[in-house]
Amino acid sequence: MSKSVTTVGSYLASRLEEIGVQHYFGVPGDFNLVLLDQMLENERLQMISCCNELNAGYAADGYARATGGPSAVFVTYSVGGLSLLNAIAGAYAEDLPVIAVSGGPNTNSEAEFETLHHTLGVLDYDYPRAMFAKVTAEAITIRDPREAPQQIDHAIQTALRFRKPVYIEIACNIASAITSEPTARSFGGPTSSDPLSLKCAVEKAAELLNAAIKPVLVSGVKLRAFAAESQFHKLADQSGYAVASMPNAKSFFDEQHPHYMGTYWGPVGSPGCGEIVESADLCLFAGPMFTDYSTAGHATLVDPKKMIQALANSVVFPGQTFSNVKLAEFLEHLAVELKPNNTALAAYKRIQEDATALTPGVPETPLSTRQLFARIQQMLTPDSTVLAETGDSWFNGMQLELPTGSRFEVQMQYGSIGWSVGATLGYSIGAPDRRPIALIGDGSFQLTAQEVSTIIRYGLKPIIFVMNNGGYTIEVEIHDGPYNTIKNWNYADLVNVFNADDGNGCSFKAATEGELDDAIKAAVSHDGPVLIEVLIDRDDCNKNLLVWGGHVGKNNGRPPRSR
Ligand code: TPU
Ligand code: MG
Repeated sequence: MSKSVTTVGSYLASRLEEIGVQHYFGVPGDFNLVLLDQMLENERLQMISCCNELNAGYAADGYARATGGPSAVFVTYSVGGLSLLNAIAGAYAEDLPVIAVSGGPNTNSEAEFETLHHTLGVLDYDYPRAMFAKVTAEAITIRDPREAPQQIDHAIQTALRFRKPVYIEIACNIASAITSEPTARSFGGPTSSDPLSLKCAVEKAAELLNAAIKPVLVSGVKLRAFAAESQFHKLADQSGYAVASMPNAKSFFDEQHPHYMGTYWGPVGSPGCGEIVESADLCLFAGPMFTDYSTAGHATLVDPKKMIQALANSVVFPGQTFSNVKLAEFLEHLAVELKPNNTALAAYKRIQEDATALTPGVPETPLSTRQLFARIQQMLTPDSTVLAETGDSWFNGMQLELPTGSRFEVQMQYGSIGWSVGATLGYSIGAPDRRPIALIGDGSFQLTAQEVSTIIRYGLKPIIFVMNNGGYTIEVEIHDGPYNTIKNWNYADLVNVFNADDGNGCSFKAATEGELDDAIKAAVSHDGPVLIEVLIDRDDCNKNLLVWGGHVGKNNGRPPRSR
């Protein structure tokens, strides 16, 4: 085939390249093989072959986090797609524009009433697409090569505009069919605000904030997805307000900024931070998501009457909402209208607690999570990215003080355990200049452990801590039972299994402070992936997990309402 011919597959490859995708994750299957051949023709894109589709989806999630842009994952029809579904639902929850591409049945199959493999054995081929429609912003099937360009372009535009995943299914006999070459166009991000609504919202916010005695700013998780981090920083600089971050927005605001107080997470937030936020007479929350997890089971106590919420597309005041106002534009315009006021910041400084330095024990001291995290704190540099898995890692990770430039990733909205192994793979590919430090509990690791082999395969260099505490400690603190104990593994030995003949991974097992110190020293200088298994007592967990678990457990345990 001549290079100038465009096929449906090569069209998709070109468009992915145009929007900044350089790698795609996936698993082959007979329904997508021809499509993958077409993709491979484009040498500016690299396929990353994963062990399974769920992990490939998590990798695409991590890649989108690392690059801030879209990512792509390729699977086969139905068996691949349905395995991917959970990761795509996570991307939806976390505002990540992952483009999920599946092979599909031959276009003749439906007309011929053909019962197909990989299906439910009934003559309905649309069920994977219909299932994806629930967890994506757009789910389409491409069966006609003439339609393909506008269908692909529309789906890509939707993903970028709404910061949500999309699903594109391409019939297996269409992937190599000839279609239009990609014509010049741009793929814009979110649209801009309604000018009048924006103006009124800014005026009202400025009036209220300038009249407040001790206003406070709180950063929320939507700040990054809707590209408003720098506008938020400017607002903080210009207003002089004290700033807190919600837990799922950790690292979106520079933790070394002089106005930064810490994490606002009700009773389990940074010391002093909750008191200042909850005693403020007006709080501006920028891009928040208030869920049972991010509010510690609704234990946060900000009075809604003292709150302005700047959401992705609207601004909500007590009793009044301005629609079609974009977060970044609102913050940018508001910054120039605010009078400086550092009253809340001065109050915080008066009550601020000095973090007392932890003294290391003798090398033989059995490891505790506090000693472990004191050492992880020492490892952080501006190019570190911490990926904290659901579990006690959230609570220990949240207490790390991030140097300027370092980043922090959690999947707190969706909270699907095992996410971080795939996400670490994708993040490492998407941000080759950063060194990810993954914090993973043993229970979570058991869901997706095999993807460490892909991390080894592509010579990536994350440092993965597997916290071996013998079970699902986070669940123990919400509601305990025999189901929270897991089968022990020799986690460190897995690296040998995955290395086989050609891998460069190394691993350590640390039960004492001395062993951990040696392991970290070796890990930092190893030019390849490292897994450090740390042995932690089953009952050793962060005090904040105990408090949070109590609140979340209580919230889950509310009795049904009587009629
Ligand atoms: O440090 P630790 O022990 O708290 O973490 P570990 O060992 O990773 O345990 C995590 C326990 C856990 C479960 C079983 N956290 N949430 N779940 C429920 C759950 C089950 N399946 C999925 C896919 N996601 C979940 N969150
Ligand atoms: Mg555990």
